[in-house]
Amino acid sequence: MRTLRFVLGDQLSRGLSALAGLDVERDVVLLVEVQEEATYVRHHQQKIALVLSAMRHFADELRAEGVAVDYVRLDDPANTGSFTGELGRALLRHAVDRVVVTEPGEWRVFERMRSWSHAFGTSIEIREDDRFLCSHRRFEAWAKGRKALRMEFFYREMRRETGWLMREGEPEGGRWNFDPENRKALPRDVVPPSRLRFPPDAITREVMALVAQRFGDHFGELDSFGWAVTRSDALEALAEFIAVALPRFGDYQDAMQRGEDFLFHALLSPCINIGLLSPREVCEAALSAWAQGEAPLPAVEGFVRQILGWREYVRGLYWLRMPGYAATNFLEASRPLPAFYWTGETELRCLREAIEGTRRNAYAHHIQRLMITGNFALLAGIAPAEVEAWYLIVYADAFEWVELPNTHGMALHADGGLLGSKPYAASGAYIDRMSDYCGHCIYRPKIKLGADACPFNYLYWHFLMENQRRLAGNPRMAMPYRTLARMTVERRDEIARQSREFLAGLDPS
Ligand code: FAD
Ligand code: DLZ
Ligand code: SF4
Repeated sequence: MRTLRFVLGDQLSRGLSALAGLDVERDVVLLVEVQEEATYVRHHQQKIALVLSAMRHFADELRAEGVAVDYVRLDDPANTGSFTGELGRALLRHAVDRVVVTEPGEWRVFERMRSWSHAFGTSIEIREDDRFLCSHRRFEAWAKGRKALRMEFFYREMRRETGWLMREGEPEGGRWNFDPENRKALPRDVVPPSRLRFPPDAITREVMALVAQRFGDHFGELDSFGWAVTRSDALEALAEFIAVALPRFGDYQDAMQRGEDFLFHALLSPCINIGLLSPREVCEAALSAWAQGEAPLPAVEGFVRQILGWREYVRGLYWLRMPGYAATNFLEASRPLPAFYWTGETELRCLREAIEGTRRNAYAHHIQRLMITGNFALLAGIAPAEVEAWYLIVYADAFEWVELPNTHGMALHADGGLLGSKPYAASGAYIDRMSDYCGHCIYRPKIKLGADACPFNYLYWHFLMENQRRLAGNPRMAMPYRTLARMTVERRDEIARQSREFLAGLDPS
């Protein structure tokens, strides 16, 4: 039997299910660069360069093994511009008995994939993506009958199942979660390490020229590209993270610092999400550093929780709840996205830092995404679909299965609490505690009202007032609502007035 094995741009793993059983003598592997994938949202230029360069390197590695690769380039004049069009053309080039694919990471593509068998009259085998640590079936079984789908309980089951950081059935160190230790601001005397970046090689440079020519008007800088684009670079990036950043990953996981784009974060999500590293090997590398005494338990537990817990959990939730998940809007937020999300031109220093870093690197770390750009969008009542499109565009690691639950559920509470038990809403005090941004801002985080007040302060109370009907019944919101109830009517009116004035002054994008 001759098989066409169609591999997508975020499936660049040699162990991919679509490549299992590959017959080097007879089969063909198809990879296609298509306009539609670069423009269904107008991705950051670095994200397009990352995917296309990694695809070209992956194709070369397969060819070096003797595999027949059919690679369609973006600038091929006959390129139809879509997965469906290119599969159709490939089927005319190759006489095959069947097509094998691995399920995609996005619902949008899955719907197309399901139509291919009928459209082409060919047998299309859609295989499960087994690069994850929890299968769809396993997640569904966990979720069945539960009212609340809390990550923490899912994570504990995954710890038990993998046996990671477990001792005789109990969590290592006597606790499941070392988060309370993982919330420090960066002290003055701790200097974050300079991080490994990968200068573009000839293939990447060629792709960058193509991206500049075709997508030069998309968001973000291209010249600062430094992502790993091969499996061997990705392994180097993993080793560097384990050696220089993991030991203090836990301590400073929530810290933010001007001029420090990466701190002690892994910078591995782009590699993992496109398949250059597996989540299992990344966790195992961290576990082995702990076993050898090279990283403390709170750091390793915190890191493993992000991958074994959060990453698997959001993926499970996405496929459990799509397509309806994206359509909910619990807080009925409807304001357009402010223009400064694209330009970074705002007086709010924290937002400027996060957005400028995002333009530079196609990256911001988790707390910037959640507590700066996410928190502002939540407090300002920005329409979820607009915020989600922004997150899908601006980050090199953004694929809908992981971007959507994080934005829609975690940052915006648009799912009404399916993912998080309460909104991650915070005033300027939190940002001031966790960063050095406020000392360099025209606003004052300790001032609550008036021209010098930090906008996050009045917007926080305004958000609570606006959403009282929807949130006051949430036991986890009882404390802020008690504080709100103690405010005088005049103060509440003034908060509402100043918030309305501030929000009216935002330029829509
Ligand atoms: P670290 O902070 O060092 O974490 C280590 C690894 O854990 C990451 O590489 C990633 O694989 C995993 N991880 C950590 N947190 C999460 C999480 N909440 N969900 C899933 N995996 C997680 N992550 C994406 O990969 N793609 C996205 O499009 C994306 N969008 C986000 C949008 C919002 C609003 C928020 C709040 C978070 C989003 N995240 C997303 C999660 C997280 O912010 C990134 O995974 C992380 O910042 C990637 O950087 P890092 O590799 O340095 O991660
Ligand atoms: C993100 C992306 C881009 C920009 N370009 C391509 C491409 O040309 N060819 C390809 O196979 N994949 C690309 N991707 C990744 C896809 O968007 C991704 O595989 C689907 O969204 C499924 O997750
Ligand atoms: Fe951001 Fe407010 Fe701090 Fe300025 S004062 S950096 S707006 S939190």
